[in-house]
Amino acid sequence: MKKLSKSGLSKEEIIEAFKHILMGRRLDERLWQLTRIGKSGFNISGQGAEVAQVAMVMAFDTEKDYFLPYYRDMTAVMAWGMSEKNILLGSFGKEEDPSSHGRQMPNHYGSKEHNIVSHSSTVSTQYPLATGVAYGSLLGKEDYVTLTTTGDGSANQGEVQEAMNFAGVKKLPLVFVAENNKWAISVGTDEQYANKTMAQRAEAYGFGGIRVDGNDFTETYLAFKKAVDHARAGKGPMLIEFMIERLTSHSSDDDQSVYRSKEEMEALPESDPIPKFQEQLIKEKYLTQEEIDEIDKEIKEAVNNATDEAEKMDDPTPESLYEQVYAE
Ligand SMILES: Cc1ncc(C[n+]2csc(CCOP(=O)(O)OP(=O)(O)O)c2C)c(N)n1
Repeated sequence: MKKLSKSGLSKEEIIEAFKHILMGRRLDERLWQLTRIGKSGFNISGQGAEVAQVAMVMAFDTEKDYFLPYYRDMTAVMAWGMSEKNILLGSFGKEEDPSSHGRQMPNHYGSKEHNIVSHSSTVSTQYPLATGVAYGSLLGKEDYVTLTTTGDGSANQGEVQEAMNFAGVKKLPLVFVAENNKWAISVGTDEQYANKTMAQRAEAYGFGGIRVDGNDFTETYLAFKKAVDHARAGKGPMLIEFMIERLTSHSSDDDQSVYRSKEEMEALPESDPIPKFQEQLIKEKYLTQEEIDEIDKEIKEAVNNATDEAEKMDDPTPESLYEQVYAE
């Protein structure tokens, strides 16, 4: 594990990153509870990806850059600026939900305020849309960088190759991401792609690709920093593949014990990046265990408060069914 100080981030920034990571986990645990008691219809979980997603977002300028995420990016969209209440409003399907005013499934994030572009359930369609957003910055002579993510299975869709090809030709200021948790629902990577890494595909499109250990905060952050600096300097796109573990079932609608071996399931807690990150914070003297416990307590309270507030908000009315879908 690379030392946190090698990231070049300040102590305050590292502690901020840790708060986003832990919020991602605690809120996701709440969302699972809400599905289990029938208060939310669905959850798709980013448990296992939190450290990598926050390291990724820290490399961007969230005031002006654009983000086209996918459904497993809850921790990332919160590190980008969405609040825990914003997320809960989506899970409860409330009118005030900034992602879609309760029209979309949960976990389909969007926020006009934060330049987070809403996405479709058809996997990877955000990739070609991201080329359009990035091309817009070239045509408009603006210096924002665009980030788009997808999973390792979805990265095999045809439009992903079209998007990367176009981005390579136009040298778009765009960072493509494959979040590689080695599963696409119940299909493992050996049935998904024959190349050694996903990152090496970038070479075919004329730009660089990097594979990183997504559980290593500093390694992941530095790879994204390189990609963002490269894009902002007008040198074109990059593809980053981060390796993580999917700690939960694909979603609240399946049971991974049906398709993952007993041994693999038993070993999963060892791959949890959060205890490892906490150990690192303590060892490298960023926080003490007592301070971590205090942060955790505050986060759990914030999740409780946001849950109560979001649940009380209004549902969309039947008469408003056709509103908020298309621009006026
Ligand atoms: C075009 C399309 N095909 C199939 C699906 C159904 N589907 C939803 S998620 C998913 C698996 C995606 O796996 P991966 O890209 O590895 O991402 P992960 O869920 O593991 O993060 C599939 C097949 C879909 N939504 N869109």
